Amino acid sequence: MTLLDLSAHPEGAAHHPASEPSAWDSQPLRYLDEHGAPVEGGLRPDARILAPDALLRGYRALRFARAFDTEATNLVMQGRLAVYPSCRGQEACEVAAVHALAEQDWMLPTYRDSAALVLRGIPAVEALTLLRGSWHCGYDPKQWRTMPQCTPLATQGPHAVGLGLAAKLAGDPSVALCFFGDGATSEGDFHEACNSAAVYQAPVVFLVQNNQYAISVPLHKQTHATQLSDKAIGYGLPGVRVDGNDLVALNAVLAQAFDKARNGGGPTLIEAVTYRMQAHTNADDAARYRQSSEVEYWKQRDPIDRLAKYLTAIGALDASIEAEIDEECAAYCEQMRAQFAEEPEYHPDEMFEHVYAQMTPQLERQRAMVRAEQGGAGGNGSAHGTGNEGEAGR
Ligand SMILES: Cc1ncc(C[n+]2csc(CCOP(=O)(O)OP(=O)(O)O)c2C)c(N)n1
Ligand SMILES: [Mg+2]
Repeated sequence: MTLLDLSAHPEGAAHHPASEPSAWDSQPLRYLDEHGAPVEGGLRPDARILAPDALLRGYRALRFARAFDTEATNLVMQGRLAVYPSCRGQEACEVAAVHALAEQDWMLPTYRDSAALVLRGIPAVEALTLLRGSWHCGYDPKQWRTMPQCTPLATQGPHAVGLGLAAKLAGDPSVALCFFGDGATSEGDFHEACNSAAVYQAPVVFLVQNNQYAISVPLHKQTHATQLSDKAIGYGLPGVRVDGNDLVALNAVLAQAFDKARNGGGPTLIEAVTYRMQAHTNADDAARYRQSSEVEYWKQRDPIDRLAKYLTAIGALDASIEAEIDEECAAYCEQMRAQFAEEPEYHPDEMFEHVYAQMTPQLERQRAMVRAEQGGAGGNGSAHGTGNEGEAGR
């Protein structure tokens, strides 16, 4: 078994039929409280709870996701990545989402979901290619059934519906999993995706990671709704609100939503209540708009500590397993550091070459300007003198 071994389904996990999730839960569904103790009645009676060995695999994946995220954050500070939006604090959403996917399912990640890419098996050096400053996403979306990470907010929503609907029409049992942030739920594309998914009963699972912020905008300034899962109601979708720092509950909710979608039951909107522990990206200073006491509050609800406490209490985790995981994570990060120490070979011309089949005159002029700045082919070694200086910035 490896840290990335998420695909195996839990041996011995009780199987229950999928039920129709209700849109009316005001409390997030949860299995574990913040101290890692089981909550009586926190999940629906038919919820599928993973067996301890599968939960331990989930714990390893959480630890791996955090190690990867920490290493990527370090790489940006060393100038090896141009930017990195961290998922620290949101690892349970990343792990549960990937765990729910079958090999043929599509995943549509946002810029914050790099951990989901590596959990799916994409090598780190490929997954982080875009954030290294390349013009392409670094991996083959078809091979990994994973679309490029989406930066324009919510535009991946209609794409997810298209993929789901295409699978449905072709009689292929794939489901499309679409990540959104809380801020993205204010975008028109989010609403169009929810509406069309419901109308066509497309096999799509929308996972909204409500991490409380859209850059510096807190949720209460983003929406007047009390919970994002309620947005499902107007479209005739089931909406479920779940504790996004509780891997056990997330797994149960996602499993039901995937079963439903795969068996012709249509889409589900899941709101996972979580918290963005780091700033929006390395280019943001979160101390300017939020209190450290708030961050401290969420630290006490950390998804990794919570599951560790539970697994330790049931005898599934001990110091020797922790040490083994530490070692595996350290080895993975060491390999990442070595790979990123090598400078990638990029030619600036590539940036202009694949935008249109036929390069436009503007792009030709911009390419000439960059060449001139580089002092390379076609340039005169000067950043000036092309007469088009303003154009590349538009
Ligand atoms: C259509 C569009 N508008 C604005 C932006 C600028 N922008 C980038 S990230 C972001 C905040 C998004 O917040 P949220 O959806 O909650 O995701 P999170 O970053 O918290 O994961 C904004 C406004 C964008 N990328 N795309
Ligand atoms: Mg957010």
